[in-house]
Amino acid sequence: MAESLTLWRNGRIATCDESMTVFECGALLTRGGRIEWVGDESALPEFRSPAEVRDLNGAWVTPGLIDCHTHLVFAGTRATEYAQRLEGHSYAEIARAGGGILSTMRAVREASEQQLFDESVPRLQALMAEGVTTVEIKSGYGLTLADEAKMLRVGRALQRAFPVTVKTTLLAAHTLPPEFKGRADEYIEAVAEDWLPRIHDERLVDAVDVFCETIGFNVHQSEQLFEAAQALGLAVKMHAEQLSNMGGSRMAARHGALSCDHLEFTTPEDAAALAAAGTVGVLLPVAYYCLAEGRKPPVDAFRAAGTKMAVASDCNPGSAPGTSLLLAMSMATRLFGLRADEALAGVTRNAAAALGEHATRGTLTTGKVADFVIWNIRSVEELSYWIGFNPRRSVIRGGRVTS
Ligand code: DI6
Ligand code: FE
Repeated sequence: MAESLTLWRNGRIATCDESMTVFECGALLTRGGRIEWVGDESALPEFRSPAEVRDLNGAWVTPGLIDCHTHLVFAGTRATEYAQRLEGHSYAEIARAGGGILSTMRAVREASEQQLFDESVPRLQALMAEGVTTVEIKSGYGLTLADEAKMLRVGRALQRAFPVTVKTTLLAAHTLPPEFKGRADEYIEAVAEDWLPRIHDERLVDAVDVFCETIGFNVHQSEQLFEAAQALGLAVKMHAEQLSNMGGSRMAARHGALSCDHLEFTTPEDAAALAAAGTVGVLLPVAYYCLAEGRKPPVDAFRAAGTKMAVASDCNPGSAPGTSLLLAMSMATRLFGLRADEALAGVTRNAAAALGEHATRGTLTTGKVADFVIWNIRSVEELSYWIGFNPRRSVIRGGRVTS
């Protein structure tokens, strides 16, 4: 039996397509979790009568928001480190002294899978409350095969427990675990040749990420990992040029990475390489804010080169303890100088591309998944305007109202 047709009428539909088309008197037809048609209501084709008609009463509708870079599965907090940073200690200094990522690693290793799940739920719910329907979640605080797999299983479990799409990313190359002190090459070899194939066999991972940085891994090590991931058919992405320029983004572009993230130290040449490769530049203004970084990503160079820009929360206990994608949009506009429409594209169309989901999500266009949000706003610019205020009215995922 054919699935029934639902008509969503009388909405102001921000499609977030390439031209950011808006239908002021718009309608959407959904069937079986997909968008069958979208356009001006006056142009609505003569379909068989829909089983259900829903009046949007002139409300704004956008695609479901996509948070394309989070580390939201973790245990504990690092509020004491934040207090140390307020007193002048730097993020890198705390990391070198055994704090930072390693302190969360200890908490994650001690936590059971259930505890990790329970601690992560409120963060996921906070993102979802603002209209997030797809979220990427990275591992990277386990740093053993068993603990990385544990984190990724929690990611998959969250997807089963909530009406949200979770894309999991292996970030075992987040920092060097104490077991491998002084043996970074061996660690990368273990991850690339042993851990990754096993985690992939368990279907726990959708992409592979690496922290390419002086306090992370070098370009050569990152490339080895990329080659192993790509040999398994997995997509790659990179934490690149956050604290210095190591040339990571150019290597990532050569490998056709889905995204390079942070990018404060990117050069115009890097930006051009990313644009040519179709690699999305993911901007993480909450980390910039919390670390009181001095340097901003070169948004003008991205615009000039045509680099796609996404915006994400980077939710993590160290540099970005936040669960608001709307706040990240506000910061991306005010702190980085994105326009309101760029910020919106950054959490919809370009965020989908950063997850390799450009064909299925991120715009309200025919054939895509029917994930969308109905907002209590008078203009679409309000999405990057409010600070700490949530104007979400209702969330539809796969054609069904979930909140
Ligand atoms: N960059 C980040 O923003 C997070 N990881 C990374 O490589 C921060 C992780 C943390 O401090 O816990
Ligand atoms: Fe991150």
